[in-house]
Amino acid sequence: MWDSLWLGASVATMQGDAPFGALPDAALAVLDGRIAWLGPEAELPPGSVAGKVHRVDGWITPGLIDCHTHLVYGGTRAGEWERRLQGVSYEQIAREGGGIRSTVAATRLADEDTLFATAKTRLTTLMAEGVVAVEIKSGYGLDPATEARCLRVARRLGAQTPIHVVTSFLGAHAVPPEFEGRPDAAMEAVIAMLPELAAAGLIDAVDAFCETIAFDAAQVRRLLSQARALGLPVKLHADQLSDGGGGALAAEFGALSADHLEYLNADGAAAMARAGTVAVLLPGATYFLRETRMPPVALLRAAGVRMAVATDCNPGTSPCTSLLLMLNMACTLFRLTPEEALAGVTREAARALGLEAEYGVLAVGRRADFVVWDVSSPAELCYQFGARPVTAVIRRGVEAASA
Ligand code: DI6
Ligand code: FE
Repeated sequence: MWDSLWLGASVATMQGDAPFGALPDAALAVLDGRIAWLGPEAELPPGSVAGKVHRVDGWITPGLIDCHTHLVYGGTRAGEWERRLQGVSYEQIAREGGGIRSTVAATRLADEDTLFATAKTRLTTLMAEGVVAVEIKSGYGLDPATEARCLRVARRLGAQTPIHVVTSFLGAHAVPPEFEGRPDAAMEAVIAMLPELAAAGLIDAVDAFCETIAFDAAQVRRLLSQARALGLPVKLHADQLSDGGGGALAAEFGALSADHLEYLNADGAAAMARAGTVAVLLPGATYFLRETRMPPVALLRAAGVRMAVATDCNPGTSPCTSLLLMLNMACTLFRLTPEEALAGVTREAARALGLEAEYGVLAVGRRADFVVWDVSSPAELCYQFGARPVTAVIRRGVEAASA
């Protein structure tokens, strides 16, 4: 006997040849937190029984995955944003010691429970939209104690909510004030943090900000080599504000993903396609910085690079806790098709986190993490913005008390 059976909806499986992998008038059965049966309702085996039968309308999709967030941090940057509204640039504020560094100062002052509480509020907002897995980066501590504190908070969020949390160590997010003008020494300090944090089980992947205002390619290469030596997967913030060859560098290290990519060049795209490195597109940051340069979506498509979409939830460039809004922006700003955008927060986001064996598509044997939506087509999830047409969220086979 199955634990539960969902009838009446169409299912966007996100695999196979049909648009969205659509299975109209489907039945989906859950047993022990996994999908036990999925197919047309008309083909349900006779005599099928389940502990609970749900008859719903609309569409079922895989649970959403936010594969790039920095949601553990202290303080706010609303004041900096007001200055940017007056015309001061993001780089200018960073060079004056504001920007990331101002969040680092606030995060160092915040205790673990405060960081947990503020991050949990952000995570709860994401969860209400059907998010089932999230990546959380460190990178606002930049010293061993605070980086460890932020990563522990991320682990606690995973343990105390039904969300699957993947942690990324982003100690190489910025040069901290104590290493002012000494980026090589700052990078050595980051590399020195790796073994202990990894041994404590706090790191699922290693990330870095490869940019003129952060670390150059040679410095990043040293970190990624060390990560690989420890057997840790890598990711990279690449080519966001300038063409620094970040996409190619990520590919060289077999990175799970290279993220941002507004300035990615054709060689970088080709290298990413060969390496299977996912391009994570972050329309919230493009919008919030009022960037006019968009990531080269046509180039990525032509090269065959897989594209994911995420919030980049962070206080400086994307104070956003709506992955559904990112679906709309990915289409409207970046010209993704609705199918590409939805794949970007399900199938491809899972791949960007190395979770593709468990999450991202709906099929027998996969985790029963899915969302029932009150929409008449999957494209409607991308078309609307500001709506939250969630009927039910099921994580590990269990329906959330309030979606
Ligand atoms: N790129 C971003 O957009 C964020 N980090 C990064 O490497 C910005 C982080 C911040 O401004 O606080
Ligand atoms: Fe980011």
